[in-house]
This record gives sequence, structure tokens and C-alpha cells, in this order.
Amino acid sequence: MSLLNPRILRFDSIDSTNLEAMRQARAGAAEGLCVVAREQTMGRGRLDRSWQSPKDAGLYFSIVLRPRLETSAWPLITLMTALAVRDALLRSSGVRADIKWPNDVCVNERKLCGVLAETVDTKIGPAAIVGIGINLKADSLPPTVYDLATSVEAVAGVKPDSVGVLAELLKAIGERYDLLQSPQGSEHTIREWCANSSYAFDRQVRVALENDTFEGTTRGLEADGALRVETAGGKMRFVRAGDVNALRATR
Ligand code: BT5
Repeated sequence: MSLLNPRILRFDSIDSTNLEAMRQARAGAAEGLCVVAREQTMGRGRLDRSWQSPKDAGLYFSIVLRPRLETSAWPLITLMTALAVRDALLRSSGVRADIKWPNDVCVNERKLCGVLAETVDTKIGPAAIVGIGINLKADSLPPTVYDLATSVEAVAGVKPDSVGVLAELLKAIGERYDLLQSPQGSEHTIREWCANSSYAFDRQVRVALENDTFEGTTRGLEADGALRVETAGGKMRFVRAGDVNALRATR
């Protein structure tokens, strides 16, 4: 998918770019429609959590995709997007970021970006709504997330050029999405993810599931993107939803 000339809907303020992209998809929007807002009043994370989205402090972006993928491969869209964000940050701002399973892009264990991929049924078939929030400015993060977040400005030491970040993001999503849908695309995406995430192998983590918490060592990804975690008792568990946190830092 070439995103060199995408259709971008821009808003000064909106509830959530994901919600708007979902509304557009339901109304028949084609693949590649993008929504960008200067501020979100109801920015969303996973599991009904919120994404702090102060005005002009970050990039708040969503895109409508209509993937030609087996349903089992749809979770790879989140991993592909995190890779695209990593590419875009490197090319636009020289920032080297880590990827934390499944949807965080971090620097020094602090969250620089979150990805929220959702699915929606529409008259012309199922769509994936992929939302990306990237903190750009250093001084705008609210106290609630101050300790766990960072921004491109804080990491790069200069004010980021948001137009340049968006341009690289569109390019990187186009490339990574094409690769994911090509023959062997799933395997390729998983290999690339493992090569670019310090969480892929041999990382001591605590996994928080909806009704359970356990610790173990990461052992790569399953074909559908699930994180393999080996417990102290030698049992392999496959994490498909939940939060993963490192027990100690490596980078
Ligand atoms: C995410 O959820 O990280 C997905 C965030 C996706 C945001 C984008 S912005 C454009 C699009 N439109 C939307 O409405 N959403 C998407 P999760 O893994 O559940 O993490 C949420 C948690 O991250 C919160 O509970 C906070 O602890 C933390 N958090 C909230 N705002 C943050 C921020 N600006 N920077 C860093 N961490 C933040």
C-alpha cells in the first residue's frame, strides 16, 4: 500500500482518532484513510484505559486498514505497526527505540508511543483501525504518566518536526504493511520484531493477565504473535492479551 498520497482527515480536537476512523470505516472509508488530531478529549488505550493527549504535545493518528490476511494473523498488525513506529522515529529524529510486547515503543523503559489496533465489521468487510500515539513534546505530559513516559524531544534533545515524523510514519506503515501481506510476510514480521525488541528472548518478565499474574523468561513469539514465556517450573505459557513488564532493565 503506498501512503505517499493518503487521504488525511485533520481535526483540531476530537474524542479519539480511533473512534473517528472507526466511524469512517463503518461509513465505507477505503483502506488508507488517516485521521490526525491536535488533541484528543477521550484518547483511548487498551482495556478501557486512557491515552493522555494534550493539545499539540503529541502525534495522535489512526489509519483504516482492510487487511488481506487470515484472521489468525491479525494480531501481527500491532507488531508490524510498532516496527513501523520504530523505523519512523529512527529516520525522522534519530531516536533508537525498543519495542515492548505487544504495543509499546519505549526508550530506557519509558513509553514514548502506544499502539491500539481494533477491529470493526463494516458493510464491505472487516477493517482494522490502527491508532498510534507518539509523545512529541517534553513538557506537556500530565503528572499521572510522568514517571513512565518520555517524548521524542526528551530523547532526541531537540524539538521534533511533527510533519516529518508523520511523513516517515506513513512511509514506514506502507512498507511494513506490504511486507506483512506478502508471501512469508507473517514469518518475516515476527523475525523483524524479534530482532528489534529486547523483550523477545531471555528477558525476565512479570505477566499480568486479566485474572492471573506470573513470572518467567521470554522465549520468542508464536506464529500468531503470542509471546512465549517459560515459567520457573519449565512450563511454556503463551500470552495473547495482557501486560508484560521487565523485572530488570537491560538497555
Ligand atoms: C496504549 O494502551 O498504549 C495504546 C495507546 C494508543 C493511543 C492512540 S492515540 C491515537 C489513537 N486514538 C486513540 O484513542 N488511541 C490511539 P495501553 O497499553 O493500554 O496503555 C495505556 C497506559 O499508558 C495508560 O494506562 C497510562 O498508564 C499510560 N499512558 C497514558 N497516556 C500516556 C502518554 N501520553 N504517554 C505514555 N504513557 C501514557
